[in-house]
Amino acid sequence: MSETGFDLRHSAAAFPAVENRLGLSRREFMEFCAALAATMGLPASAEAAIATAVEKAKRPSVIWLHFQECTGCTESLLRAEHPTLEKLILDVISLDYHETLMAAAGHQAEAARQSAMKANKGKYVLVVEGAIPTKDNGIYCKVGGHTAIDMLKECAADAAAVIAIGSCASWGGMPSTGPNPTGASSVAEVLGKPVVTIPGCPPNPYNFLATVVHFLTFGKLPAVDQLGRPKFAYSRLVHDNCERRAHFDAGRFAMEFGDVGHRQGYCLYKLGCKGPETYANCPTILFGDAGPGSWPVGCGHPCIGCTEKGVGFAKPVFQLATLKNVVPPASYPRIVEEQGNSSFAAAAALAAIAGAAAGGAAMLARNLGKPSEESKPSAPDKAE
Ligand code: FSX
Ligand code: SF4
Ligand code: F3S
Repeated sequence: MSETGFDLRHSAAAFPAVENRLGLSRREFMEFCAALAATMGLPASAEAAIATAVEKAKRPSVIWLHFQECTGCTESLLRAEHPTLEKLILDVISLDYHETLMAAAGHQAEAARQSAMKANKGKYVLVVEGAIPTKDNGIYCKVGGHTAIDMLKECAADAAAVIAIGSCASWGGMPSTGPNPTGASSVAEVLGKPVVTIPGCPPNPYNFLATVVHFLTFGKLPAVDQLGRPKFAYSRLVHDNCERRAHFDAGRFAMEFGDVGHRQGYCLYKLGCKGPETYANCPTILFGDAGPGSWPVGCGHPCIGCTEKGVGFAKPVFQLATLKNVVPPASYPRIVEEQGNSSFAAAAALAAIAGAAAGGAAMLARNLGKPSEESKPSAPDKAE
């Protein structure tokens, strides 16, 4: 029995071989475990422990609450390009209450929540998606006749761990945007204690999966920063791993959407990119399993700082980011050379290699998903 009460012993009768459950080959499964270990910054030796936990441990019961949000967190988990990610998540956890996904409705749904809480008292993981309206005694969000405040407190009381998924649950996110008429607040604020947060609007599903697998493997949640964010995912600035960083350093900026610089893949800082003040692993883990380049900046849009309290939904999209670790000169020499395909392709290849080292899960996703030729990014000079 682990320190959190989960029984991690092998239960072959209850759990058929993982390959059969997931439709993966043994090799692909081990690649998945290695990728998660790499994502969490764990040594290669952790791969075996992860494999054992995923393969043989009793799946933790998860109660998933929805409050003020758009359900994008859930969608990002389930709308992966290849079906394996969804299968992996649903195989690793036992999702016992989730209003979007469960077949039950009304009293049946309430009964399912109560019975999951009772059967797994002190052992279940509570995942909260969405902010909690606190103004006027919380009347702006009610589920089954209960305010979000009451429901959250009731479910958190007997949880082994609480995870706030998405920026709304982590720090208020979009619903807390000024003037915040409903008093939208974070899970930690309502519970009055720190919780693990996985911000992002939506958050990267691999960060959630890696956090749950860490809990499953080691019986505890991963190390977090002062905002409750797992350090393995939120300790570096987007700017530090961005594939356009060389353009930033060289003073090559897109000045407006669709201009030559934008089409050449230049830095988006002057379009308001908040990468320099936003901590997240988006450039290395990538997003949505849609193939290489599938993250906001990779698609040509400035980072809006969605993982960062005080930046996302707080600073206007066009406002220049605060530079945390580098101050560029006020002016740059004239750019006389043409920036052709080959130099960008080389930079992209280097970024892909960096991604392989730092974001194993994304590389695995690509391999498992085997992105088609059409899903590969077009040459930067053709991007719109
Ligand atoms: Fe939406 Fe989730 Fe944004 Fe919030 O993600 S994608 S509004 S973080 O809670 O559903
Ligand atoms: Fe990338 Fe944005 Fe930094 Fe430019 S400002 S290098 S686009 S993160
Ligand atoms: Fe959000 Fe910026 Fe990543 S907008 S998804 S933190 S690139």
